[in-house]
Amino acid sequence: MLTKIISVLMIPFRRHLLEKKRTRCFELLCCLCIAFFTNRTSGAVLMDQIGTPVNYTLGLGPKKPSQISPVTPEFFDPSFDSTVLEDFTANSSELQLFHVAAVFEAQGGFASFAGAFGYRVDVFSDPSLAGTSLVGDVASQFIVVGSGASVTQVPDLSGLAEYGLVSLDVNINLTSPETYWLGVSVIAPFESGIFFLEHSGAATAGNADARFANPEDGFGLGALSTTDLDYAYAIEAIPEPASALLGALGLAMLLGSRKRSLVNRGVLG
Ligand SMILES: [Ca+2]
Repeated sequence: MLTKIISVLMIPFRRHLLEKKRTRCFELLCCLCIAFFTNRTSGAVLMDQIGTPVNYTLGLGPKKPSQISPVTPEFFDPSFDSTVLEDFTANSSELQLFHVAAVFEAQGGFASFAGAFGYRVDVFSDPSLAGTSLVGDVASQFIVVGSGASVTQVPDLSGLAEYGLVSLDVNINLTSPETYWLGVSVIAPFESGIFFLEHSGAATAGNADARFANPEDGFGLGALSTTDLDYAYAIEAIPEPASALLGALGLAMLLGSRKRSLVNRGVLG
């Protein structure tokens, strides 16, 4: 009987605890949402060799092609499969790449971009690996045109109307803060012609040590060669999900502690 009475008396207290729990859960959810959306819209620029407005050069020396033919050989001779690699360094709060951009020349004219199947983004831990395989050991993502890939025509330095800024939504998680190597390739049918990656004209260009990888050496420059050029790539990143979650939890705890402090001081009821 006594147990029943105590149990009945405890009901309002339990309700209070349940309500408090729900409030805390709601606060936590709000914080997670804020942290998630804030991160999605305010990523860090890991590398910008394109600039604003777009600034590229046609290059004075021999061009290093970046054409990647489709995997199926009937489209293009696979010995010309190649890519240009540029280094970038990610710190611990920049481990999820969400946007990559590149300026390409389409030798068939800007309209040729419309014929591209999509774009491949490869990330390597070591550039020498690309001399054997163009598939990134850290990540390799294919972005389909119309689903995360878009192309904008950029001012034309040659009068040939061949240049496009390729913008790609990616979702690449890096495992640790270190230096990686990026390669972006156009995947297009033979009829679209060859695509070349343009040289950087941005004032903030990098360290002029891009690599040109062509495993089967169709261009005769070697499977992997070091250029003395910067190329028109840009990368944006956000903290990878685990870090973002930890950050959000920290924020939630901070807000919770702040609220408790205000309650204790009688500011909040
Ligand atoms: Ca570089």
